Amino acid sequence: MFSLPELPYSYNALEPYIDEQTMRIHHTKHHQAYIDKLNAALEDKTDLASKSIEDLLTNISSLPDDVQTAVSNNGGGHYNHSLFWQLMGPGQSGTPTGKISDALITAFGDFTNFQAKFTEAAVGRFGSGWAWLVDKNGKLEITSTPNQDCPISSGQRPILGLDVWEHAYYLKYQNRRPEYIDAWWNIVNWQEVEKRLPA
Ligand code: MN3
Repeated sequence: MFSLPELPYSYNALEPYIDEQTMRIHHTKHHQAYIDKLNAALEDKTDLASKSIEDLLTNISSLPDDVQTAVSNNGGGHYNHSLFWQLMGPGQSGTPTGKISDALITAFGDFTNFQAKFTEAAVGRFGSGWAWLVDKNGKLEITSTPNQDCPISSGQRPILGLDVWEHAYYLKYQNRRPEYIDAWWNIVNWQEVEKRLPA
């Protein structure tokens, strides 16, 4: 049985960039719903219920046919959101320093270029999905996925992720996804992002 992880900060901690009501609904309703549906799908699959979410998502094609979609959608939803909460926080500087800064400069030339490319991936994701910074075979790349598809299901390691489903921003930003993305850069917790870099 999977359960909802607590946020590492209060629901209003990301104000004014992400409002309290959005955070509360996103965490207690949307994230919880992915977990409930994942648990329901695995209820009579005792061999699967003990696996970690990473194991389930890494080998979706090896799972029984009747749970593959549920693991992809709801398992992905659980994994992606659990990561997303960790990668944000109050009181951030808006700019990476140290190892993560060096890694971004190596891969993208400078932070401004990285930020522009990531923003482009997030704005350009048609419909619901995520923008990602991933490690792919030892190289940092920017990508995006539809729905709740998780990079680890295609052999990539997520380093940074941004939820661009409308439920992540609609109450405060309505249809203005680019404004939400601009605001979000202020609350990226770069120390947490850095921890996801491969050693
Ligand atoms: Mn979401």
